Amino acid sequence: MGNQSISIDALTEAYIQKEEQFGAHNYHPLPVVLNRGERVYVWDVNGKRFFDFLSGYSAVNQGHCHPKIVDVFVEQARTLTLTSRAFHSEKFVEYTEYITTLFGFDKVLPMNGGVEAVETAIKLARRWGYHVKQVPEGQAKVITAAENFHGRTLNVISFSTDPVAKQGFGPYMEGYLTIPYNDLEALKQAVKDPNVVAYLVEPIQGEAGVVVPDEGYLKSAAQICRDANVLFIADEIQTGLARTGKMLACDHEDVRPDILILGKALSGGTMPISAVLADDEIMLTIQPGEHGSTFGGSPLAAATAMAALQVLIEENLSEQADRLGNLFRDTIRSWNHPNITEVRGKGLLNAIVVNHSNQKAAEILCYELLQNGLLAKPTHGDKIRFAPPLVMTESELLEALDIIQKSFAVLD
Ligand code: IF1
Repeated sequence: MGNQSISIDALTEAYIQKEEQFGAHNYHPLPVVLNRGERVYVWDVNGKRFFDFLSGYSAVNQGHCHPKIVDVFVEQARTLTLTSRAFHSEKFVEYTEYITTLFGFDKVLPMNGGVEAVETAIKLARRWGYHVKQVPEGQAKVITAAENFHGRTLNVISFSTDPVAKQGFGPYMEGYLTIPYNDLEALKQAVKDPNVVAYLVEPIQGEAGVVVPDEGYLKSAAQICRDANVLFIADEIQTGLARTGKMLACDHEDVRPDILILGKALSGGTMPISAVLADDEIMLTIQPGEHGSTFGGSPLAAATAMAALQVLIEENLSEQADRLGNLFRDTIRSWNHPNITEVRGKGLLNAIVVNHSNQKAAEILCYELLQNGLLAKPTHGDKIRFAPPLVMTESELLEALDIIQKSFAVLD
């Protein structure tokens, strides 16, 4: 396998140099500069077209610049973008009824980025602990899973087990217990602590490399929590909204979380929109003035989120993700490729575990995929996440699979 010297054209290089100088170095992007997106494709500054197999980290499930979502976004942007929640707005009222009816919860608390919603869910769980479970004030504990990813705020990285995300940002927030993911015995033990108020978990761990728990894990975990009067909080920011072949990943096991967290594709990739859904016993432990945000629940966000949700339903994107996801995994398994340890996932949230002596094999493969017209990113060393927009057609997926299969030759 040759040493991967990516050939970068001068125009791309010029953009990258400028970002290097003026942009923070908190990412290490692939050497491609994009300026257009439509459905499953993105184009770079040279007009080269790529399949997008990252989908903005699962925020463009509906495809790039979905016309219905963009039309609603633009129309609302011309009408009324922001009132703040100091006043009611027609769109927000409409949205609260729409989303709570759709997911079957009493109420919604709207926020912006995903981690804001995670923070909100933790605040709600603590409040419920003090007001309902009668946990002594200031003693609430939340259980989280090792290898979790729930965002980048100081509180949320306090329970990260990833040194890259956590180290060098202390001091950290207290009140968290870490258990191994996919380990019911560990959860059974942890919920015995009377001060535990919730278990916060991803139905499938995304950043850890699309780690799918055992069949029945979510169902049993939710039951263990119920039996111990502990809230089950599902972080569906990445797994939700049709990505895994159901509207929610919890739906694969008929699990109804006590608190549901949504983000990313809730906006169709237009703007940061997140939401926390729960029933009154939990949601009403926060009273006026005790939580909020400037843009949360804005008319622009409310209108856009309703359009984004309607597209998922009207275009049957859950079923499409389920069908295409099976095709994706079955095809890759049929290759019996020596450099593929496994392919895993649900719906169109998948990852390939690369098997090669070179530690950089996954990265080298992603550069080759880039050269061949497909964008994907390695995660946690030897895994490559493949998560295209759910609007992909079968023929497009087969074409993309050909590119993936051909690109493995770079590892020979
Ligand atoms: C990065 C991936 C990571 C998330 C879950 C909350 C959040 C995320 C399950 C926070 C965000 C993004 C953030 C981005 C990389 C990406 C990601 F899995 F989606 F690829 F990191 F795990 N819960 N995930 O996945 O939402 O505040 O970002 O809107 O930070 O590098 P956010």
